[in-house]
Amino acid sequence: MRTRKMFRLICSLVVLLLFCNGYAQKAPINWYLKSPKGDGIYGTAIEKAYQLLKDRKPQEVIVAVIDSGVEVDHEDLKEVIWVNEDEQPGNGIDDDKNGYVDDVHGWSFLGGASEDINYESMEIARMYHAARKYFADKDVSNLNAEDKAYFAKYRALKVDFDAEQSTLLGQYEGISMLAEYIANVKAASNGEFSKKSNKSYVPQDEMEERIKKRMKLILAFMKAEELDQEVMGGADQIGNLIKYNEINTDSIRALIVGDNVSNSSEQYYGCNRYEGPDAMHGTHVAGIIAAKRGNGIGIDGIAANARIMVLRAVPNGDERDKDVANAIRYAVDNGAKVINMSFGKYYTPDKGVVDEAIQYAKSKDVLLVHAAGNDSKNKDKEDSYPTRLLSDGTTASNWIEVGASSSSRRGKKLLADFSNYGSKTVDLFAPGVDIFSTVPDNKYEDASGTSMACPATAGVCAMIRGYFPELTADQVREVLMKTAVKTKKKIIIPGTSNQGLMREVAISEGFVNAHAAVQFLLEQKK
Ligand SMILES: [Ca+2]
Ligand SMILES: [Ca+2]
Ligand SMILES: [Ca+2]
Repeated sequence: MRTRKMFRLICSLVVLLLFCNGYAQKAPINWYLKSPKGDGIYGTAIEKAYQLLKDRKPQEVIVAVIDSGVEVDHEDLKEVIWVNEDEQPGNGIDDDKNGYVDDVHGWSFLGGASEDINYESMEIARMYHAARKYFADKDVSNLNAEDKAYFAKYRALKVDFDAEQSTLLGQYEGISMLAEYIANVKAASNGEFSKKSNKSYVPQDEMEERIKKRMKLILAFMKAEELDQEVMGGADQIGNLIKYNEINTDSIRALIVGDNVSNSSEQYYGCNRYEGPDAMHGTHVAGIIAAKRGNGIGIDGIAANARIMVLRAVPNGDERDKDVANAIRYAVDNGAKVINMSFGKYYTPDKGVVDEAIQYAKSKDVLLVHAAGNDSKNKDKEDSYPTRLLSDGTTASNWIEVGASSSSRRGKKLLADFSNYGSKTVDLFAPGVDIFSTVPDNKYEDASGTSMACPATAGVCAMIRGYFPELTADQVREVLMKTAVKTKKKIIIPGTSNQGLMREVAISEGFVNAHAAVQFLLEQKK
């Protein structure tokens, strides 16, 4: 989903700035650790779960984070990063003979000898360019049956591709407007953008007048510097995506990574630079799962027993099927019991290789936790990838699909407006709005997305697999589904103004709850 990264946040900011008349109160820090019972907030109830477990000792559980990369030496993460003990670092030798040289904390499938992939195009763009290239020198009035079918697909791809680019351009215009406004405020106040300079700024037209009012609302709870950074970062990201979509990125990929782009079964390529050029997303995800608890710095992650294995496979743009499949296989082969997958897209040219990797994970009892996506869509009606719905018609049972919820004490606002949902396709909801976690350069920031709800759930899974190692991946999912906390309150169906019930948006009809899960499991043991 193109909105995987900060887009959603940015786009909701754009919407907020231009169209909304108010905003919810800022969530308390670490609300995702809190509990509906007692705290009145739909967090994961992990603190309450630990109270039940205080006399027990968990096993260590490796959680693979397939993402944009992680700052492995972050002050609040360095002690919880997985170390491949069988690999001698920095000697240029694959000591443990797993096919990857000097892979001490994981692997990057997005780098070559010295360079890393940062930006990529969307999958729709890659498929469109491949088809365009294929038909460039063909007489399309005289095609064989197979080519005719592909040509029809090419035309459909072109329609979707053009629509996608025009949506992105619209977003780009929206965010550029904000960037321009901020620049104008700065120009009028000696380079300063703040509550004060926004207040004293004289709008140049009606649009600026509107933006100014919304800025005032947002600056009531967000630091001006953060807002400025987010607008600039968002403009940069969307601008680059538009640019990369226009070209065939296969050649850039081949040049930087050096793999054979068209060979999707190739496994051994990449590098051991775990952080990559933009580790913001992956570092935030890793912190939610496992930031060092109780060390007096930063935040408390969810699973004290988790070790983070870093797998870099998600660029700024859509991830490639091949890298996703290889990252899953690496995780399975090197001891991960839980895999966090906060990414997705709406097109997949090589679904087969990903499906095989999912089945491989299933065969080795590894649990896959996946973000539902941030497009306010009903997933029952539209496919996205990766998915547990496999090409052979079966469903992978070792998979949890997660939507995002908020800290709102009001039932109607419990679901994130941006979250995808589905009564048949999304398992449960978990904290994904205003989540404060680790980001690069030893910093901490708020972020929102199903990308945050996914690690909140993966963290709970890692905790359970640590304290109840006898459970299989499927059983961990079953317990979370059974013990998900329900509400009879009406909720707003994301992306609409319609009220509905939880059974319309999630299979479990509820929210992940570590305390209820642990309570249930301890009862079973008696
Ligand atoms: Ca190795
Ligand atoms: Ca080595
Ligand atoms: Ca900490």
